[in-house]
Amino acid sequence: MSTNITSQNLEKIIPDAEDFLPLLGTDYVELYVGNAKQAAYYYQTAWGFQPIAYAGLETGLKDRVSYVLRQDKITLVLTSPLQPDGEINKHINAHGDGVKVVALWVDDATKSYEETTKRGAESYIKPTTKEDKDGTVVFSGIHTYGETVHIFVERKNYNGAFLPGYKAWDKPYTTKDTGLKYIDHMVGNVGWNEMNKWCEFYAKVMGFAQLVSFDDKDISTEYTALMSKVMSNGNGRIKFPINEPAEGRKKSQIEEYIDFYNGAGVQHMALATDNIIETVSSLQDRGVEFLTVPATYYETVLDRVGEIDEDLEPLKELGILIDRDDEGYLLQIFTKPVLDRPTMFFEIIQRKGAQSFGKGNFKALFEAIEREQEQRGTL
Ligand code: TYF
Ligand code: FE
Repeated sequence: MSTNITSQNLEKIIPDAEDFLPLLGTDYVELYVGNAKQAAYYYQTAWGFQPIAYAGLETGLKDRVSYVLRQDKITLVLTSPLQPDGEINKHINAHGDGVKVVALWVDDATKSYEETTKRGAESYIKPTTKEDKDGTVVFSGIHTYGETVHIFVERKNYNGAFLPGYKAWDKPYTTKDTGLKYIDHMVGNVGWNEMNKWCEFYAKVMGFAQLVSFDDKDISTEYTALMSKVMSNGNGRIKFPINEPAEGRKKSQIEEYIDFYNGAGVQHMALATDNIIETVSSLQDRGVEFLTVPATYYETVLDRVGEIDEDLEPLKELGILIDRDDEGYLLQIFTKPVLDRPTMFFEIIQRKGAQSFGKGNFKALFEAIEREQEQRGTL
């Protein structure tokens, strides 16, 4: 069952025990959206993702279209239906645009499927082999919270643009990247009192352990109206915090999400950068909207976090938040929801040693979220 580990001993503990589900990283994240062509343009133009691959009518698909975009190690797939009815339409009708697939890169998709389903995972796709002129990919899939799924992708014998069935997408329009490197963590919002159930799922079915970091949110309920635990895989490359709503002074932001998403789903993706000032400047220039904290935050922040490498002024101008733990510090900022429904948003994070999630910022962050909820009339 779930063992408690800290980020310091994370690398040490798990490799000794048998890791029945070794994960190499996040392979891709697929969103079901109403209009993939325009969503792709948004992630290209505003976020600096590059066109990679395409599947649709031109490649022989009749019922759906997918655009694949990449920035360094982050791969997004945007999928829309081309016909009425069917699974994708149902998903969009219930949830609006949102994450359907969090795909995990593995060496053995068949073993990943067997190990997880025998521990109780519900099957989404049985191990399936697909080939084209560029090689072979094996994939399989299981269900997780809400209608979200994990697909295991084994691509060690594949050299194509993305997956068999896709063609390289040579689009003449490209944009400058914004310095985003990899997915640091992906957060799931689940229903009332469901956090422990889903943490146990990641522990029992996927062999994850709870990351007891400095900022365990169980103890900080005064401002949060949420509870959260972070589950991590053995090598620490995959981190999935799980939030559930809690009774607070105001309506929980998690409850607002669940109401509009119509159930559990991915709340935010945290994207890592090596230079948060440059990344956030360029995202803001391109129209990405971020939450802001009062100027008073910056009057006391250095008393709390001590010395940092960056000048405070640009951080203050951009609204970047700072926190420290016993391993170092981190810089982070949150977008407003990027969809029409107040559901999914992004976090931009730069870690300078710290392996935690920004506990020192929760008060300022959650008050900023509450101001937005107030404007939406959902508090
Ligand atoms: O991933 C985290 O834990 C941080 C903090 O609704 C956070 O990014 C937690 C819950 C939330 C928004 C941010
Ligand atoms: Fe986060």
